Amino acid sequence: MNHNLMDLNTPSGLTEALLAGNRRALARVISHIENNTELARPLLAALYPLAGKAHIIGVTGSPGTGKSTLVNVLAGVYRQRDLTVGIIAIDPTSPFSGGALLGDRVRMRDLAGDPGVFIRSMATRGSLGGLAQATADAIMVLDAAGFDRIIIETVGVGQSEVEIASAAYTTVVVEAPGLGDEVQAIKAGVLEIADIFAVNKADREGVDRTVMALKMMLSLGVPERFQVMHHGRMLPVEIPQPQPESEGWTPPIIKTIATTGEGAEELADAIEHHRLYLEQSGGRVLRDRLRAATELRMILRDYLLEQLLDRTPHDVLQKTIDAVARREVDPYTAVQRLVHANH
Ligand SMILES: Nc1nc2c(ncn2[C@@H]2O[C@H](COP(=O)(O)OP(=O)(O)OP(=O)(O)O)[C@@H](O)[C@H]2O)c(=O)[nH]1
Ligand SMILES: [Mg+2]
Repeated sequence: MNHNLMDLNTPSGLTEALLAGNRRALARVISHIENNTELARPLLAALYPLAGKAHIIGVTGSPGTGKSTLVNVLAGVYRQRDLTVGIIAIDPTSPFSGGALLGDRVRMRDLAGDPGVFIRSMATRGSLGGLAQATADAIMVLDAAGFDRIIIETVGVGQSEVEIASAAYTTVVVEAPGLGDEVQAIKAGVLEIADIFAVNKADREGVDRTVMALKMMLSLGVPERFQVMHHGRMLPVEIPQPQPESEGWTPPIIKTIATTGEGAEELADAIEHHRLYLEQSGGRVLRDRLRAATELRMILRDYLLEQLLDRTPHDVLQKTIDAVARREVDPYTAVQRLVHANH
């Protein structure tokens, strides 16, 4: 069927075109979801059952460590191995989103002309939860579209990145020498989520010191990944507990020079090892369940809040706010009354 004849304005037409490999349809589907248009839900419902095959890789690290350059060469290695690659960049200064020097953008063109590669940048606007959910949805769409490997680039600076990284099966933390005190450069919270370390800019002085610092920190023991994922979240009761034997993975440390591509093969190999490890240890199923639980909770919370606000008369809500502000009622009691009221 000629892709141009497909109706890209209906969910079924868009889905059909996307599955046929139409890139314009793919970009449009992600836009619908990002902007939460009325087509977003039917599209998500149609595509969700088709996803679940891709290996999702998170690449995170401090600004300027060479993440985008490394993602670029990693994607090149995958292409040589005949695997298709979807890339989502969540960092506003990324060359993928056009914020960097011209030289970087020129290099990206090798990938941009390749039909086996799809690059998308996500805006950091909106709430953090919103971005995490929009990213998870975009990953799902690329997965359903049949990409073999999906790489997400985030700048590792906070909880939101940790949350976004939790969508990945394999998280690569990128470090680079010369960021001052080596140990300081390794951000708290980022160490815990690392499945693999890439010490990039290995052509620079101090690379061995960075490797040593990482080895030392790893030997001190890293809190379990799943503790980080649970942190601060009230997950539903029936959650699979991580089996100690399934956590027998020691993050390898790979030296890379992203600008020349050196070490990129080793990095791709390490990612594939981790992929197989997760499959054999049951870790992949575990991560899928954790993600499903988190996602359900997030969507449920939004949905219930929306429903309550819909059926609560405006003046009742205003009076409740006033009453709480004047301390005539405590907010917990006020919530109980709102939830159980019959308007
Ligand atoms: N010497 C050297 N320079 C590198 C290497 N990798 C990347 N660079 C350079 O480092 C700079 C930053 O690279 P990016 O790939 O944009 O880094 P990034 O981590 O994506 O940066 P942000 O997205 O802004 O956080 C660029 O000028 C790259 O050319 C490397 O292995 N060695
Ligand atoms: Mg970047």
